[in-house]
Amino acid sequence: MNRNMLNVYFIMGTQNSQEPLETLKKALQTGISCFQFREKGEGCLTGAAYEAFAFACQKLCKAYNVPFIVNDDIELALKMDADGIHVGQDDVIITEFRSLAKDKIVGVSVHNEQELAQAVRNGADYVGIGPIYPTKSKHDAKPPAGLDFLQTARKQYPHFPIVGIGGIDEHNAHKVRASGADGVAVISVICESADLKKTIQKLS
Ligand code: 3NM
Repeated sequence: MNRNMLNVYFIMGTQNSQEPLETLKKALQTGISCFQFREKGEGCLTGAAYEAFAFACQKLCKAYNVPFIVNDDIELALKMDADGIHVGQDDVIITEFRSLAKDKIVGVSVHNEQELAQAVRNGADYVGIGPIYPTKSKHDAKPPAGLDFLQTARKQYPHFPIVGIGGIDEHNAHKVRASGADGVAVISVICESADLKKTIQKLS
């Protein structure tokens, strides 16, 4: 995995935008480096509509040559031949996906040193550390951890790909990078941006 992929990592589902495909297209045109399909929470699509939306997102990502990562759903990721999967601690163990799809990118959310060590040991390609700041996009998010754990993680693993997540915006992205993250993973700042070019410039 090329760690530049983590630079501006956009995450979205229909719950995050009124016009999700239009938002994704604009984000791709403006220069996101990675996209995660995360269709989760109240009112989210299911069944055939869920799959159709996933395929539409993947098609757009392919057109812009941007990696397409599926959140949690191993079955869907394999069916779509997605570029990778992102899993949390409550989700399936990453070794399962790794054994089914050796060449795929595997990302894992971690919140402490133990989870980080385990993810690295189990063969994760990158870890997501968060929430750094309070977030309105994930109702079951842990309390914000600030930049401390990110700094510790970077010291412990000088070369391991790390992306920061949670409440990251145009004003604080530089602090997340200065604390050791290779990039920033965001939902709302892109979905709600009135000037995407400026937003992505400031996140980069
Ligand atoms: N995961 P926003 S925080 C999807 O802490 C997600 O693991 C988090 O959205 C974690 O950029 C989060 O709008 C939401 O704060 C990020």
